[in-house]
Amino acid sequence: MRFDVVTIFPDMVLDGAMNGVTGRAITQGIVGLSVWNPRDYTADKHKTVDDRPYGGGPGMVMKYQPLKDAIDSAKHSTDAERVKVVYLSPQGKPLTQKILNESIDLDQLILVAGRYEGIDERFIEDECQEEWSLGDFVISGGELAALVVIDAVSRLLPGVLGDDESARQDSHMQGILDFPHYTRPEIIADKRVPSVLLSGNHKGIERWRLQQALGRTWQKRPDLLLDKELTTEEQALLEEFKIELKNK
Ligand code: 9WO
Repeated sequence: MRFDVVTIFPDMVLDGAMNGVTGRAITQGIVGLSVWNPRDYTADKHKTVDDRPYGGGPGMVMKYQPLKDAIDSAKHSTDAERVKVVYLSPQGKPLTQKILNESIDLDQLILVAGRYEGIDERFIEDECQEEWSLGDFVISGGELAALVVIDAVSRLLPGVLGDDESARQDSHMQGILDFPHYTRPEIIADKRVPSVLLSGNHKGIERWRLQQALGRTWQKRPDLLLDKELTTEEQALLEEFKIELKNK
């Protein structure tokens, strides 16, 4: 899988990606990353990538042609078959784990990071298959969003995470929140680690963790449970969680 990021801040993307899980995936060759700077595809002396908005108003808009030439270079640099171009913006479809899971079959994911007030709408219409949003907030440009996508997709690729991390990822992110975690010391400010975790009873621990995950999802993100089918066992665990909460 390779990522190509179209950005006027290529170092921001490279510096961000070259750490941790994504950095290792790139070094191992499981993931490819290239950056394409629209500024390198300008013909004028000042390397102009932006211009004033038609209709007036503050700020600047990214010009079509440098973006188009940058993206064409990214496309022509590989023989990738399954290619998708995504513009990262608050106008996009809210990004979910499901969308990310479906992206791992791509050969090339081209991420367009905008700056200024945005990019010429005709570029989005003609060159971008999808528009993704991380959430209802504005940041200064799409680069940080591109890094989020690169991280989230990379960790799904075979060989990127170690066996332990992969197993955890498999057993979780199935539409519910994580269970709580504890490490030493056993007591902090009079708060003890839940005794089941010290019991050595692996079945009991697994059951408790699933119950906590379900209970916390019900407490913090009840919307996630609306589109999830719970097994009879899960329903029972959640009911027990609610009863124990009442009795506290
Ligand atoms: C600026 C702005 C100012 C007032 C009201 C609305 C506004 N929207 C923007 C805007 O989208 N500015 C951009 C900066 C232009 C395109 C790239 N930028 C961006 C991407 N900001 N935030 C994102 C983003 C991307 C993915 N998920 C969340 C936010």
